[in-house]
Amino acid sequence: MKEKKIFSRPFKIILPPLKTIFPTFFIFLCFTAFVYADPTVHPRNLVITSPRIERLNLGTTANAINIDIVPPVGRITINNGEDYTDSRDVVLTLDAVDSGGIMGRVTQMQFSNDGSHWSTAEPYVHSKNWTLSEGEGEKIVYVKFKDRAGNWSESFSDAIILDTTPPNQPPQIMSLFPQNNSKFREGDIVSIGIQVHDPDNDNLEYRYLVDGNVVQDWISSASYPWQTQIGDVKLKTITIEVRDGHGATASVETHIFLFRKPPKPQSEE
Ligand SMILES: [Ca+2]
Ligand SMILES: [Ca+2]
Repeated sequence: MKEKKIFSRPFKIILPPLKTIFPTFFIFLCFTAFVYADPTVHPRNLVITSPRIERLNLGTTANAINIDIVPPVGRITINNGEDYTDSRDVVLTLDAVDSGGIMGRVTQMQFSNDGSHWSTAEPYVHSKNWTLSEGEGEKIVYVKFKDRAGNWSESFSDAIILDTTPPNQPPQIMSLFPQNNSKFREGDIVSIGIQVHDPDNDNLEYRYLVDGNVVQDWISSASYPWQTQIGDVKLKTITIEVRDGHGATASVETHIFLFRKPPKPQSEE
């Protein structure tokens, strides 16, 4: 097999004398390079370029030195925007963007419960567990973001109302007496009462009504001796109302029959 030659003739690279390389390079730099601010990219970006670079179609950004003095902007949301929370432990959602640099990027963040005392800066993430300040009421959480160039943003904030007091529960009626459709005689004293459970252990008050008329206004006793009247013989509707002092009420009804008393037996003569 015939051997193929790469070069048919001797190939030689002749370098210029060393003493002429540096002056040539220096003249090239002086001739082509100059610095100007390019207002079309960003008023705060300083771009260094040259006509020779642009003739070579390398673009300006690939050869630019970018100085970023624009801080990030962002947003903070507490507990996905809920108005209330019953716990000091909340979840913050962070969302920030940076501009002003060729490759602007949010790098760090820090937090505050009062807008003046800030937590240690930490890497920027989109979600963070946070503890609200002590005490009930409106709570504000502040955040600041930093970009890669070191610019800290202004503070951004969100608010939530901390309410650790559990909501009031209404009284729950467990039982009552007399039982429905019980029978009494005219003139009897009928003992009316209920058993109630209040989940908050509130002090309860009771009111007693017969056929819609109050026979005993609010008292702390869970029972009431109702004096029936002679001649008032019919079906009676008894209502017992209960309240817990925090706006919660409950009521229950029962029905009784009032009959005439049997006539006194005739005395034997
Ligand atoms: Ca920036
Ligand atoms: Ca209650």
